[in-house]
Amino acid sequence: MADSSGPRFPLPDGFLMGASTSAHQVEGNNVSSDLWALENQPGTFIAERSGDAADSFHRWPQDMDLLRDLGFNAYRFGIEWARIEPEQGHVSRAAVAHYRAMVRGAVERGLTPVVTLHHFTSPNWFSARGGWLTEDAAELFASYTRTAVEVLGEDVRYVATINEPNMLALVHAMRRAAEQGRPSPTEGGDTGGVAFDPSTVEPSPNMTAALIRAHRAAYRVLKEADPGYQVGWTVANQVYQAEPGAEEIAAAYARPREDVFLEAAREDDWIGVQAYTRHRIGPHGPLPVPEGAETTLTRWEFYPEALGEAVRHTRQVVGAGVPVIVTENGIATSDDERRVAHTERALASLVAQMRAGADVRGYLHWSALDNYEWGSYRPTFGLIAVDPVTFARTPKPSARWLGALARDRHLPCGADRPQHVAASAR
Ligand code: IFM
Repeated sequence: MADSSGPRFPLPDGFLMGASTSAHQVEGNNVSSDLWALENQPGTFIAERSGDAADSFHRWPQDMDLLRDLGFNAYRFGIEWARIEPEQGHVSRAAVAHYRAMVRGAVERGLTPVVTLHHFTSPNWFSARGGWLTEDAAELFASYTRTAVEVLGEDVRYVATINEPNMLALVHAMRRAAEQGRPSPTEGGDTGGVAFDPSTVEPSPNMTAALIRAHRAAYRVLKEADPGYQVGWTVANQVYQAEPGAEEIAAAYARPREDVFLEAAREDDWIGVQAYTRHRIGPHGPLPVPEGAETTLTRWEFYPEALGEAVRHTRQVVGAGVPVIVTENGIATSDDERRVAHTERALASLVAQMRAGADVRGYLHWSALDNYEWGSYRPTFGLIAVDPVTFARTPKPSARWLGALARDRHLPCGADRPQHVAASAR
């Protein structure tokens, strides 16, 4: 296991330390959602269906007990629109009560709930009508958000409206390209189950504008209901790095895929940073992972410093006045020691940004549990292993390591170590 005995950075008061999940990826049997329909369609291109997922729909009390016992003080989880409004205009009171119990359950355990309203999946009826591009999409999302207020009550402060709108927009563009027979097939990744090379397409301005409208509409609903809600959205930070001479190309590549979504957060109460790896951009566009570099189960480059770089870039684009919460950061690996090594370096890069003045309010690791990675169970991101048959939960050593940091209220900061130790950690 990585050495965490080096210098430590004391956590500011109120700093959230915890882990994240999303509804579809852990609950199981999200039968009224669009993705469930796609996963179960005959001849679907999706390799593996979500099925029972981690059965967190029933086992959430155990999940929250574990997070509390490990030492965390926060849990980010999603509520599922497709369960709350399985048919247009029909609100499932049972689903509202279910999520309300989860919110109360988190608070009773001393876990600050960070609640996501939309994480990739929509009700099937919404997508069948045309999804985010239908004329009244923002209104429909606002109406769902009004119901979600009953779930949040006075217990929740941090609300994320839409998770990774930039990925939603990109996946939409990929599906359009697939329908037109354009894309170059690759495998898996963070693509909502669509297996195509994202560099060949870019989000359409219409889709981007529609998502921003929906976000703003939900923001207004939440603030009208309770001005104390702290509302933001969470962006997939791609950490685009320009090769020398490719600065303008990289900026043009990043803008529709990330920066436009960050700019839309300038009026928000916080911004969610989600970083896993970097993407190098050369004069002709994206470059492959460097020869010989370590890669993870999602085939992403092992590059933990992406987290600090994502925070720096986010601050530059959004502005220093909007606080940051790291709502996702992690690694898909079957080697838990690599998870600790990755997270330790990621946290050190985060500390460096905090020391440089970044207002960071929390770190929520992706993911609390091994879960459904949009088409496959193979990439395991969890701090806690889940048996696919019995659903037994087993915290990994990384969970105990990160939980101990949360309990001790310190983060590792490799940059402060004597030079030779820091160098060997790179
Ligand atoms: O599992 C996903 C999550 O749903 C959104 N952010 C990236 C994670 C890892 O791919």
